[in-house]
Formats: sequence, C-alpha cells, structure tokens
Amino acid sequence: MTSASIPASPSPWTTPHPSPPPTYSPPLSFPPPDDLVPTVTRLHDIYSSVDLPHQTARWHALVARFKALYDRPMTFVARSPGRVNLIGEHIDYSWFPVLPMATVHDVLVAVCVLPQNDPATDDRIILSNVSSSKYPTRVFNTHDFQDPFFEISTSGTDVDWSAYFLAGLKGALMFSKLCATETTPLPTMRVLVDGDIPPCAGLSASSAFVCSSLLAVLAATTSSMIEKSFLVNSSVISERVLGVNSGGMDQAASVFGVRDHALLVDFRPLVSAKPVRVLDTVPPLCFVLANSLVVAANRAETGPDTYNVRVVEAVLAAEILARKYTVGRLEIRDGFGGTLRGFYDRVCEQEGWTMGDRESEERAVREVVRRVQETFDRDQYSLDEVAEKLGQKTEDMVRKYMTRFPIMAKYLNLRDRSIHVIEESFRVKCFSSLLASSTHHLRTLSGSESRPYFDALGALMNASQASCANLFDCSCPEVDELTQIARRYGAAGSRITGTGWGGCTVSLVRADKVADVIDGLKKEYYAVRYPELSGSQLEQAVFAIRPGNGTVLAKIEAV
Ligand code: NG1
Repeated sequence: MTSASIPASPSPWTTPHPSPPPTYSPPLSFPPPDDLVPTVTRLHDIYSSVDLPHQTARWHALVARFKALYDRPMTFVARSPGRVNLIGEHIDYSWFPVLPMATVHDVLVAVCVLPQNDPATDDRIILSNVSSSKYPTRVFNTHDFQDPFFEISTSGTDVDWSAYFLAGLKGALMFSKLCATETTPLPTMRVLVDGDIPPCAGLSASSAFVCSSLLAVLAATTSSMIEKSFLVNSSVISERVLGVNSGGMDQAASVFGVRDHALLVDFRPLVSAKPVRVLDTVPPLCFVLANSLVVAANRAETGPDTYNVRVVEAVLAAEILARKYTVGRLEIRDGFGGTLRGFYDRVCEQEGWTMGDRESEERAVREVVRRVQETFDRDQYSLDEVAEKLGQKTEDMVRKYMTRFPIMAKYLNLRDRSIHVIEESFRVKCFSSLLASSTHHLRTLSGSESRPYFDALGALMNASQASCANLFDCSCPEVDELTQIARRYGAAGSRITGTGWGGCTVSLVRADKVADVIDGLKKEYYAVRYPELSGSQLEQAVFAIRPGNGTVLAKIEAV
C-alpha cells in the first residue's frame, strides 16, 4: 500500500488559467444555510421535478409497505442523502475544506411511534427493510438501551445492517443525555428503511443511514428542532462506534445538501457548509458517476490497512512536522492528534503570511511541501523510525495512535500522504473559486468561450486523481481505467470519489457530451469487464448526477 518513489504528480498550481482568468476569491459571499434540520410536508420540498415521478412512486410503495407490515401508518420519515465528493479526497480528517455535493439517492427511515396507551405497545423496536431478503428484520427491546453507552456488536468482518441504525440510536441517546435535552424515554417504535444509494461504492450509504437513524430517534424522543451542525457532529461520533475514524465530510454533505449546489465544507472553527451553485454555465456543467463495481475500502474488512492507516499517517506527519519546526502544540482533533491543517495554519502565522489570494496560498503550499520533503526524505519508515522522529517510544506511539481504531501496518508513508493532503487542499480552493466565479461570468458566454473554464476545472480533477493514485495510493486499476475512458470520450476531468480502493468515479462533463461519455464507459468498461450486467444494472452503474437536497424530517400529508 505504499508507493515506491515520488511520482511526477501534476502540480496543482500549474493548472492552466481559463481566459479571462477568474479572480481568486473563495466563495464566501453566499448566505450560510439555515441552521435547523427542516421539517417538510411535500415531496416537492425534497426532490426536483425531474425526480418527482420516480420518487412519488417509491414513497407510495413505502407508505403501502409500512401499512401492510405494521398495520398502522408511518408518522414521519427521516431522510438523508448520499454524497459525491467533487474534489478534496482524504483531507477532511486533516481538517482541510472539501467540496462534495449531496445526491438525490438517499436513505429513508420511516417511523411510527406507538403511544403508551396503544394496546400494541410492547417495548419493542421492530426494524425492517424494504429489501427484506438482503436485510432481514431485527427486533430490539427498548430496555436494552437504557444505558446509552450500550455495546453494538461489530465483531469480525460481518457487520449486520442493523448496526448502522443502532449507531444512530446510540448517538441520539448519548447526545440527549450529554446535552440534557428534554427527551422522553425511548418509545415503542416500528421502523421501515428504504435506501437507494448503491452500497460500498463510495457514496456514503452508511453515513446517510446513520444520519437518518439518529434523526429518526431524536424525532421520536424530543420535540425540539435539531440543529444541522449538531446532527453532523453527533453522526460523525456515532459512526465511530463502528470502527470508522470518520472525517466528517459525508455527514456534512448529507445534512447540509442544497439542490443544484456543491458545498464548500469546512471543519474549523465549527463544521459549516457554503453552497456553491454549479449549474449556471453555458452549456450546463454536468457530473457523470461511474461505479467501478470494485467494492470500495470497507472499514470493517479493509479499513485496518487502508483508511485507518491513512488517518494515522496524516496525524503522525502533522505531529512530527510541528515538533521539527517548533510551531507549538497543534489543536487536537477528536482526542487523537494534531492535523496537517493545524501545521499549515501555524506555518502561515509564524511567517506572517496573510492569506486570501492565490499567490499567497500557492507560496504557502510550496513552503509546506518543501518542509514535508525536508522532514521525510523517503516514502517508507518503520514504526520505530516514526517513533524516533516523534520523540516517543514505539510502544507509546502505538498505544496512543494505533489502538483506538484497528490498524495493520509495519511501515508508514508520511511524505507522500502529506504532500497529497497539502496540494489537494489547494486544488479545493482553486476549484471552488472557479465554480463560484462561473456563476457570475459564464451565463453570458457562448459554448466555446466557456471551454477554458471546463478545462481548468477538469485539470484540477485530473490532478486530484493522479495524486490519489500516486501519492495517496487510494485508487485501483479499474478506477484509473474509468477515468481514462471518460476523458477519452469528452469529460473535461475525471477522478475517484470517496474513500477509494474501488468505488465510483465522478467526471465533469459538458451537458452536450454526457451521452458520449456514458456510451463510451458502457462500451469500453462495462461491456468488457461486466458483460453479464442487465440494462437496469447498467443504468445504476453509470449515470448523470445532480446535486440534491440535504437531510429533512418529512411529515408528508399525502404522497
Ligand atoms: P466514504 O467514501 O463514504 O467511505 C470516507 C470518509 C470521508 C472521507 C472520504 C475520503 C467516513 C464515514 N467517510 O468516505 O470522511 O475521508 O473517505 O475523502 O469515514
């Protein structure tokens, strides 16, 4: 899982400027999204007119199934979408901003709370799924959750689907207790889940499920409105009980999602998301998603030598750099360790650099990368060598950083991971700045004039993919191939999205090229590698995708 040498990664600052060059100004002028998780009463409030016919049929089926299963109507639905990360991979847990969007695909947790005086009240929570053959019904007793710190069994590699619901339930109970909010005891509940996010594809199906479960239990136990940032933070912590050292991007994208907008998600000083509109170019700017059908890294099975190792590499690199350049103690992320963002910000402070323009950012990125290379002169270090750089005994370092989440690694690559993180963070700034500027400049341009903008955005995505493949080592041959095919058929840029080692690619495509790109992917990837796929399976594997709305509590009067 380590790369042998520093590859010639496309440097983020040599991206060609479109003409006329956009001014570098992070899109900070957008109004902040509303603070509270909205309660909606119409499907129109969730889905666009394009998606309404399909979603209406789906919700009809959910209502009917609920009634048939539990002989009573559902009272509310907690709905959270998946997410596609446009750029900014594996940098959220280093506290750098990322640019995801919420998907229209989502997880619906439909609930009926039985009142105490209902003859059917029996202290049980019955949890069913519309895909009942794949996800069998589970029954729990509310008394088992009197202590909110109850254990969720995640032993072995086979995590039951219900564990994600229980993680949300545990989060809701824990946070209600810690925040001493006005809650009622856990009531008898009937629950039916319907998710249409492809699992293990890097689209955050699990985070969407945890978010909607947590919201469902909160809605069943409190009448208070729920703050979006509270839901994000508590979902992140809840998912950790499943062995995921989660960064926070997925939950933020899911909760803060805004239709037709990407989200510039920042984690400091508090988690926040600034919507950046993405559809106002001429021709319109589209995204095509392609699932490699290689299962993305999964925390329970492969996390110990993929995701969890990357988190530790990023933390140790930050701590060692902070020590070497005596920038002072870094702010600790989640009781774990310092972050590369912390180190970067401290260097800027120490040097007295004021940020805000492209040149200053570029200079800071160059300088921090130089320090990384000076500190780590090769790609692999043994644990003993890392501990020595950290000034700790190996066993102390292992105990502190490598036991909280399962890790399997004898060698760590602190150099390439850090360079990826620092350069990727700069690409996020450039990409979001370009997107924001496109809304002001592009509406009036003709198709050919907008091409440099597409090319500039695409070049950043391609540079991100090269860095994920070569420096962060989180791509795989199938994903690399998908990105190459997409570019050959007209995508301006293409990259992996999500945790990686499989999963999906996202490609930036002009609207008039979308059909070509999808056809090219079908012909050159799916027909060759997966000739047995049915038409509908293919439609689910490769499709155009638009940004959708975020988490809502739905009390739909008539579907
Ligand atoms: P997915 O693709 O959902 O497993 C994971 C992390 C993100 C982020 C990305 C990589 C969780 C729940 N999600 O996403 O926070 O770090 O990888 O950019 O841990």
